[in-house]
This record gives sequence, structure tokens and C-alpha cells, in this order.
Amino acid sequence: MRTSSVRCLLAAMSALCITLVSCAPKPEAPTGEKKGLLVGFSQIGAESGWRTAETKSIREEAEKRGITLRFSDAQQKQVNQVTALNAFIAEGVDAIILAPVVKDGWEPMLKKARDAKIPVILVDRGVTVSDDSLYTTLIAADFVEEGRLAGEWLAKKTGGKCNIVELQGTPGADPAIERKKGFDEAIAKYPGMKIIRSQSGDFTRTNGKEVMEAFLKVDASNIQAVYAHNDDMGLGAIQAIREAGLKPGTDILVVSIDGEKDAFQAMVDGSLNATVECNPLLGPAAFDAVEAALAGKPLPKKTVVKSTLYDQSQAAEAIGGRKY
Ligand code: GYE
Repeated sequence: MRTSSVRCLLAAMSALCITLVSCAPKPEAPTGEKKGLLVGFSQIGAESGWRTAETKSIREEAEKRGITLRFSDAQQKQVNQVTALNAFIAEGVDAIILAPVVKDGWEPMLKKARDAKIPVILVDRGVTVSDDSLYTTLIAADFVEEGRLAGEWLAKKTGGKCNIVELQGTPGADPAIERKKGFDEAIAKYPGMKIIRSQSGDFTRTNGKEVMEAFLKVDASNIQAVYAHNDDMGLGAIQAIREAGLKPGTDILVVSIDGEKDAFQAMVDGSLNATVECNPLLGPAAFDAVEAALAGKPLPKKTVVKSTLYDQSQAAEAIGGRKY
């Protein structure tokens, strides 16, 4: 056979091969193989130790599952979260994890994600929408219950008599609204318990300290307890109490929420009296939800993460096991 005919024959055979290969059924992906998902995570910021722990948990879990994560820090501003979500949608992510800074104002954005057929998993804070099919699922604690636990603990500790100053979370945020509601409900049963001042410390240690300093300047001798919507503000208040020459945990009781390691340390040291644990390690649950949603599996509208109160009597024993 001449060389040119051999070349022709080879070309014809390879063309046939390509046709056969492309018609062959694709092999099934072996179980456990990386799925190569792309997920956008719009995080609120880094305002507290709790939030830093949540970010770490979500980043680590994405890596463990071979999921590519687009991370965006909104610096506590909803407008930045809207920008992030628009960018995620434009890129065509498979799913969005959203920790919404405030409750209201999400409908247009969530509609956009739904139109793009991108499931939205809400973590740690809820939203107010007229149609809850706008998001896939919410994984968060029962904040009303957390506020109630803090209020009931304080009632028991003070025999239902004390003047309280309250450090609220970020205005309009789900945990700020609900933790206030639960606490108010609990102390309403005790006519001797009164909130004499209440202001936002934006969930940060610095603002918690500043607001407490202002409270102390006006009213130090009148304050018997601090209720802080998170540990960081409580820890800031403890510093302010100390700097005012008073003994936190004794002269003024302090109860807060989150259960950070620093809060347990403060309880061991005697400056914080109690904290309500609110688990930030939501990475595994968030990605279970992402994967279920993408597989078309039904999900509950809300998964409640359990909250537990700890006081000084449990702190020394529990501190070793704290994961955040
Ligand atoms: O308590 C606080 C954080 O949304 C539950 O936000 C979360 C809260 C948490 O900044 O520390």
C-alpha cells in the first residue's frame, strides 16, 4: 500500500474512534468524587469572635468537601451584601450562603436569585419576607429563647429585683430584635426588674465598652446588671466597669450570649456571670443544606440550633472543651 493510502486509512479509523467514544455513555462519577461546586458566601463582617468562628467553620467545610468558595465580607452593611449577591449571580454560582446583617429589605435580591435558579441558604440570622419560598432554608438558633434564658437566669440570681442596662446588637438584626423580645418577656413577670437604659453596641467589643462607659457616667450607682446581646459587648462592658473602679461580676452582674471561649475565661475569672451558648460552627450543616438543595431533596424551612446557658459554676469544667 502506498504511504498516502495508509495515511487515509489511519485518518478514517481515528475519525471512527472519535465517533464511537463520543457516543459511548459517560461513566458514572465514582461515589465520594469531588463535585466541583462553586458556592458564594456573603458574610456580615468580623464584628465578634462568634462571627470569626463561623467564617472559619464555613471555609474549612468548603475545603473539606472540595467546594470552591467565593467569600465576601460585608463589613456590617447590607448594601455590600447586595453587591456580593449580584456578583455571585453574575458568575453563576451553584448556591449562595447568606448571613443577612438585617432582617428587612431582602425581597428584590432573593427574587433575583430565585429567577436565576440559585438556592439561597440562610445561616445564623433570618429575614422578613412575604413569601418564604424566596429562600431555601434557614439554619439558626432560637434567639427569643436565648433572651428568655438570660432573663430568667438574672431573675433567679437577683430574686427578681434589679436595675438593668441593656447593650443591644446591630439595629434591625434578627438576633438583636429577638434577644430583646425574649429577655423582655422573661423579666415582665418580675415588677422589680427594670431596664433603665438600652442602646446598641453593634455587637462589637469597642462599642459595648463605649456605651457602657456612657451609662456608668450618668448612673453608676443605680446599675445592678448588664444584659449584653453578645459576649463581645459584655466583655467590653466588663472593661468599662473595671475602669470605673467597680468589680464586674460582683458590683454589677453581667450576662451575655454566644458562649465564646473568652466569655468562659471571664466566668472563670469571676467578671462575667453567665452566657448563653449559641453555636457558630455552622459549616457542616450549611453545606449539607447546599448539597441537599442541589440534589432536589426537601429541606425544612428552619433548623434550630440548640442554645444552652452556662454560669460561673460550670465554667471551669466546660472551658477545656470550648471549640470557639
Ligand atoms: O451572637 C454575634 C454576632 O448572628 C447569632 O452575630 C449571630 C450574632 C452573634 O455578631 O456575636
